[in-house]
Order: sequence, then C-alpha cells, then structure tokens
Amino acid sequence: MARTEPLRLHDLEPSTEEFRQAVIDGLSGQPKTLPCKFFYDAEGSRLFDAICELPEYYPTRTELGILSRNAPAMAAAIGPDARIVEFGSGAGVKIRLLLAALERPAAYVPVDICREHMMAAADGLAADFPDLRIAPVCADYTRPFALPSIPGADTGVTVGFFPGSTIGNFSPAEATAFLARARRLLGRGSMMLVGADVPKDAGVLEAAYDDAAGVTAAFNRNLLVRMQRELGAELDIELFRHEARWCPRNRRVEMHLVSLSRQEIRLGDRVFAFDRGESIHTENSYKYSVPEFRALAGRSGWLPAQTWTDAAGLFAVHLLRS
Ligand code: AVJ
Repeated sequence: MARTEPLRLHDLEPSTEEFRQAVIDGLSGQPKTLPCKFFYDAEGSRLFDAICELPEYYPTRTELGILSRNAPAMAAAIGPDARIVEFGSGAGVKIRLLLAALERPAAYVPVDICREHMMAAADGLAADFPDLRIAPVCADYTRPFALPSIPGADTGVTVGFFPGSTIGNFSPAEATAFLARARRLLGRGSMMLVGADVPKDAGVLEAAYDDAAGVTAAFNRNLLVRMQRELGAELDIELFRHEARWCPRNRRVEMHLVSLSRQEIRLGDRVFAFDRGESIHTENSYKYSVPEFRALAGRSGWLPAQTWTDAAGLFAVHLLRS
C-alpha cells in the first residue's frame, strides 16, 4: 500500500507577536525569564542537533542505545498497525529506530514548533518509510491542539512518543498536567513512551549543559539573536554569559543568560534594566529517578508499565499504558 497523498501540514507555528508578548512578559517579571520553546527556530533547531552530538551531552546517545537495544520489546508491547504521535519531533532520528522495529506502523504524526525543521525531517522519513502515512502538525504542544484524522489508520493503538527528556522542561506539576492532557488527546487504550533523564553527579550534568565547544552557549544566546532579528530589540549579546547550574534541591539543571554589566534591553518603547550579575532564566531540565518518574506518571492517570535503562542508569525510557 503506497502513500497516495503528499504530506499535508497542519500549521499552528507561533507568530512573531506571540514571541514579542512572551519576551515582554518574561523580562517584566522578577526574576526575568524566557520560555525555552523559543530556542527552536531553524538556527536553534540546528544548534540543538549539534548539542546532541557533543561528547558531554550524554542523554541523546544514551537514549539511542536504550531504544536500539529494546526496540523489539517496545514494538512487541505496542503491537501492529500503531499510530505514533511524537511531541517535539525535531530531526526525527529516534523515531526511525521505533518505526523500523514496529509491525506495519500505520501512521506518524510529528508535532514540532519549528515548521522548517519538522518538514525537512518528515520528507526524509517519507522517503525511507513509503507505506507510512505522515501527518505533520506544526504546533506548540504545551498548548491544546487536535490530532489530524488519518483515514485508513484506525485499527491499531495510538502511541505518544516523547523522547529526549523533553518532559524535563516542564515543572513536575506541569509535566503531570501535560501527561494527563496527552492521555486525553491520544484516547482510549493509548500508550506513551517517554524518555526521562536521571539525577546524577553535578559535574556530569553541568558539563552536559555547558560544553567546551560553546554550542550550548550559542543555543542559549540564540534567544537574544532572535530578539534582535525578529523583534528589533536593542541589546548587546556579548554582554550576556551562558551559565548552567545543577540545583539538587529542585532536581533540575537551570540555564541562565547572566548580564556581565549594568545594562538595558530596549524593545520598542519598553526598557528592561539589568543589574550586573542579574540573569534571564531560560530553561529548566528536571531529572527523575525511575520511581520518581513512575509516580509522576501515575498521578497523571497513566499506568507505568515498563522501564528500560542503560547499564549505568544514566537515562530511562518509560512505557505508560492508559
Ligand atoms: C530537548 C529539552 C531535552 O533539556 O536536555 C539541551 C534541551 N538544553 N541542552 C535538555 C537542552 C540545553 C534538552 N531538551
């Protein structure tokens, strides 16, 4: 059965106005913050893919190892004719391991905030999996959105795929709410595969988020680049330093852009004043031990069914049942 339709995109990419409002809200607050989802324009998505190849950034290769070793077991748990919905699909590397192991996967719905990056990945996947129905959705999955209906792909189970420990960008309360919402979106009898990073040595964690080559610093500063280019903000990028901090009490890595001097960011008629050392908090990456994550999933209404980890226990992939 060959795919007959071209890829039809459902487009809800955030607008420039949404970005402007998020910057105004975030820089007006105390402490100053910016939502990490705005990292991912075309350049930020490219920088993130480069992060995934860094020697210090263990999550990607560790999770890829877990997926490739256990894809047959995951596929057996999922069964034939599945529909896969991936939240934050990015370059689409991990999904290939799952698709290759699944029996007759029926459909794939990549959901990503960056239209350009997602469509390039979807085109590549369509070429490699000609029988797969691909229905891309460009959307901010932290907001409600609808699943496209996919004719001919309604006999198997629907599986949410949320790898990479992207769930760590939510606070535990937000993560619980997101998983509960995903459970309603995916529907009766659905499952979810979630990758979650695990707490570990502070040095390992901080190096993963502050690499020697400076790629993560450039990724973080890309928010400032976007503010200049897309919003016409007046600011000096060189006056902000990238910082990554492991906060053991909150069990999260925080990323900040720290102001090296007293300065101002101007955006239209607004002025945001910074003290020296004051920061913009740009990202949290929460880490969960296996029992912690399973408890969180349980609070959101899912049944934690199976967990796969690497030999060193650096990272975990959880299968949840509805
Ligand atoms: C894609 C959100 C999982 O938190 O590890 C990588 C993003 N930030 N380096 C993470 C990120 C800095 C990444 N997630």
